[in-house]
Amino acid sequence: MLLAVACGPSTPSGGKSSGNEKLVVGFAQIGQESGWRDAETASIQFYAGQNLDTIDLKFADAQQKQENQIKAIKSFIEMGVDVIGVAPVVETGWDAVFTEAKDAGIPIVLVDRMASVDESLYATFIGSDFIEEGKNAAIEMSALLGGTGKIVQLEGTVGASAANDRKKGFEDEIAANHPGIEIIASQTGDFTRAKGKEVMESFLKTYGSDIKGIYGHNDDMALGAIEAIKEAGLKPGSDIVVVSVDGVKGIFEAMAAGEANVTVECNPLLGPQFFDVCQTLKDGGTVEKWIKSDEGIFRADTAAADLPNRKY
Ligand code: GZL
Repeated sequence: MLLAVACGPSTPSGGKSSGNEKLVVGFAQIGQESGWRDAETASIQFYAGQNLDTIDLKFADAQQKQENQIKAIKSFIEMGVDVIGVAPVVETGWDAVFTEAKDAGIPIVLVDRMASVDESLYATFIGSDFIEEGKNAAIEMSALLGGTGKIVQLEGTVGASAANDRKKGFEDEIAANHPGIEIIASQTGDFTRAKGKEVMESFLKTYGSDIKGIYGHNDDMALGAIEAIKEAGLKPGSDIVVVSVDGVKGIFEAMAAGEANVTVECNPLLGPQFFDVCQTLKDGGTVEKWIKSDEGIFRADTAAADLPNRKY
């Protein structure tokens, strides 16, 4: 795990809160598993770097291990930071360390993924409605296939709220309104491009051209699947339609090239909102329990025009 003072000199601070005129924030990031994650990290570090006189950011990269995130949170508590931000890699296993933070008078801000803990253990969740994202992906998939077809699903990290809810939103919508769409295989690709390609290769070996669509819980896995589809001699975007979530530049390039069809946007540029919430909490203010990201749905027909405007 890298625990680096990402921006500014480390400010010794003890006691219940930093007692320091600077806003001292600890952020326990998941890792670098996707382009989306890298964009979020950049947003957080860039904002802190632009405000060195008022923000002291301590940043930890947990390399996708929950135990590293927990270690980082404990170290932030030791340091007596003002606020702790965390993108929980999985939903469960947070009660004890969040209780330690609460007992130390340090608020927890959940960023981009939820934790299944009592509401009293965190100040707010800044992030998307993953169920809505899954539902929208299902509607788009069904429209692309004219309501009928066998599809496969590449799921995100096992236990992650973004994976759990994108799966639930998608499957509930299909079951309720699109009886002709059949999910013939579903497996985790851990939100990474490499694993997404590997799993898609195995799906293609088993089902071949029976597969008419792939739903990826993120664009990175869908981009891996596109590589596998091409290597199997099929055309992504037409033989097999591609629907995924995030809205990273790479999927816009694939859509513009006719190799993907839809991406449901999930905004990673949460740095400004995150630090705004942290300052409010440091100043004793209150925040909404869920600060929901606004996001759109982007399709191949506008991808080339959209691409220059994309910020991540
Ligand atoms: C969503 C975030 C997810 C992205 C993936 O808020 O947690 O994690 O959709 C990333 O790309 O790995």
